[in-house]
Amino acid sequence: MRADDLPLYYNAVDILERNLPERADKIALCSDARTLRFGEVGAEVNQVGQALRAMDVRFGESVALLALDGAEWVTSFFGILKIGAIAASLNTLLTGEEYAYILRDCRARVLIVDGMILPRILELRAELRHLEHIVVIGAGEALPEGAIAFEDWIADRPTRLEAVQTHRDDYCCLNYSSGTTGDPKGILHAHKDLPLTAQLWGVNVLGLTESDRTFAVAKLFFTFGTGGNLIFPWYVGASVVLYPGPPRLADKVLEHIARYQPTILYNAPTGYGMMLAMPELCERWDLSSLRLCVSAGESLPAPIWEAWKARTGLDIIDGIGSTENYHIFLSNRPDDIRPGSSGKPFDGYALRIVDEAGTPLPVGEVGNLLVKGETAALSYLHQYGRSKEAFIGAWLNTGDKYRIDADGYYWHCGRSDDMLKVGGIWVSPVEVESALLSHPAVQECAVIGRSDDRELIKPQAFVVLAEGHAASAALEAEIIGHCRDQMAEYKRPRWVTFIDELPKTATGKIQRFRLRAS
Ligand code: 3UK
Repeated sequence: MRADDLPLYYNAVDILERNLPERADKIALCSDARTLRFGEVGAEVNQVGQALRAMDVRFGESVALLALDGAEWVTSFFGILKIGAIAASLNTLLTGEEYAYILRDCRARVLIVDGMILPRILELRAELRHLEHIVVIGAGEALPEGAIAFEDWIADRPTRLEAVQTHRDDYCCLNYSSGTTGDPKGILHAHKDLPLTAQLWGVNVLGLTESDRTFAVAKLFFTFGTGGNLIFPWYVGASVVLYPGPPRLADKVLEHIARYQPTILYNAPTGYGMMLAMPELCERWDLSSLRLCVSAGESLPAPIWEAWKARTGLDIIDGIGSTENYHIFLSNRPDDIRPGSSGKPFDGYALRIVDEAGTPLPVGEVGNLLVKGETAALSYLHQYGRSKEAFIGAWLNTGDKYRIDADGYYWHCGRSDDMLKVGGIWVSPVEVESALLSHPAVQECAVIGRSDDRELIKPQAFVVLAEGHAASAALEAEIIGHCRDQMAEYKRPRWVTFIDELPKTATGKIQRFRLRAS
């Protein structure tokens, strides 16, 4: 399938509404809080669209969505698309500063936010000059001024709504991705990208069918979650299982699998590692409904693949995707898996491994991975310079180092920048370094990625101590604890190595690559 195969005027609410004629009574989504049929979702989506219109939300405007996975996230998402607005889905783990930037950058007038996260937004209220309306999911008793509870917002709205005739190249969603330094990068995707990725990978590679039921530990606010656990299954009429809890609670994740009996599981490599750490995994939880597992976000080490296969009998499909491409663009296939590798190219995406000058490299040599496909974003919102570096004509520079083996499988060999993927989520070494520097014993520091005993990358800190402080295991533990208090927990360094001096360039820039080689 190519973009040209779609109608010129196409609204991706079709991914939901294609199910209405024949599957209105089929379960569309289940979660502990709510279970909805396609027909019920369709009606609530229309009510959300009507409620947004009543707030005068127009075509092309961003509506911010900052919520845990649940039915309201989904009906809000499609309600926004249906009226031709753009769903800006925000990561629920960001800092106040990042929310302030994103909400200013996308100029959202309306924010749909979870009651649990609302206090973090209220702290910033004075800085959010575009924000006019706050809609609260799971609101408690006392709502702040200018806020309305989601149920009240949609109550009594008509359950019918005409979709806006969007062009297939009009934007429908916006996700923010972080870089080593600087502001998060806004990535816009068009209506066409949703059915295209669904067909190119969801159907052609993964082999999803109407009788599947998907479950993603990765959240809907990542395109890994939105694609895998909403767009692709609904594209074929399959059902989805939503879980609002944090991915690190492996027992809760396993309980959900046993309770809702999905056939497909999406998780990050760390998630598989955490499930494997549970004693008597298959005896305690019934995993027999699963037919296939998917891993993305960071590379899946072969030992985890093998251990999962040995314990559960299940294959894991590792594929590399990115927010820039919306989803997976290089992947293993159910009938062709090489554990530890990212698999082979599939129809819809062309790949190249090149040197610094852009010259293609022979098989076996490590180089920069470029990708060309019709689901790529066009640029980073409001970031001309960074866009010009990443989007090179028809090609997109992934920032990943790759090599091809003699059999044609692609192997991930790290990043060409200093960014780390920890548990499938970006960590900028600079952010961890600034947390470290706020500890009085730390004079200078640098953070790199190091493999743990499962071959998963975690942050390691190199620290030059301030005068009057001596290296000790107790100080290491104290510094790690200090970082844990300052940032999202997964970002904390797992090891602190004390050194006398950091390697630097003549201009004083820390050479993290030399620490990686040490
Ligand atoms: C890394 C991988 C090795 C790689 C994503 C599936 O992760 C996703 O998107 P992001 O924008 O990050 C993209 C970067 O993450 N990466 C992702 N998957 C793998 N490295 N093996 C993998 N399997 O550095 C890539 O450039 O957060 C993944 C679907 C949708 C996504 N957005």
